[in-house]
Amino acid sequence: SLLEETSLPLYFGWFLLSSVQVKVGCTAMDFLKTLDTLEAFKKHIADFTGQAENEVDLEQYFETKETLHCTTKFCNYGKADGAKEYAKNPVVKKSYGSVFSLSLTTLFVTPRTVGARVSLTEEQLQLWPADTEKESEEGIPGSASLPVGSRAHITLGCAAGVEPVQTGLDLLQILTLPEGEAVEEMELGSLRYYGEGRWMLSLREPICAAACFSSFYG
Ligand code: 2AM
Repeated sequence: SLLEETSLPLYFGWFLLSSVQVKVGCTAMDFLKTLDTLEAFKKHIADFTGQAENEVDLEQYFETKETLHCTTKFCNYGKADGAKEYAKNPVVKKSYGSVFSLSLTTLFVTPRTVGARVSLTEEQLQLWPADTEKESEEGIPGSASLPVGSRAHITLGCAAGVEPVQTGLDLLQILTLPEGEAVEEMELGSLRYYGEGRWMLSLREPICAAACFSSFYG
């Protein structure tokens, strides 16, 4: 029916509770503020600015848009493959409106996006569509072989003109690369460089983020 076709959301996901949004946002800002002052970062600054400039303010470089969330299924109001099946899944129905505890283990930055990797538990993986990582194999060779749930992330910001869908692709791409060069021990954790402006910080202490499983209609 028409109602069924129009009642699917833009996406399902875990939405961080508002106090947690502040905590995660501040940690991300702290990281960006420190990262752009590091000599190791400045050495590769052309990845972000081109040849023209030798300084970048990463806090200004990235824009934040929606409420912080971890997308589980992008439905595009029912137009995306598997959207209807996902919405009908009993685990999805049962979990709708419940609060989960997400573990944010890594922060990553590229010239396009900044995000936090989410390490899903077995229970949380039940809400993760099994074919997510396979869908990107064409654009990112090797991503289909990554463990299910590898793409799980929270978009923290995008460079001007970049759509948030890019954050998950940037994460998958980093995960298909050999481990990056260890460049620095920061207060928050150890920083590695993966080439072409790709940086990853393994958090010394994962951030535990309370988040409500729900959907966004827009
Ligand atoms: P994100 O999960 O990386 O932040 C609305 O655009 C939300 O849906 C954003 O959170 C966005 O990316 C996600 N999104 C948009 N298009 C998508 C796609 N094709 N696949 C997966 N997620 C998508």
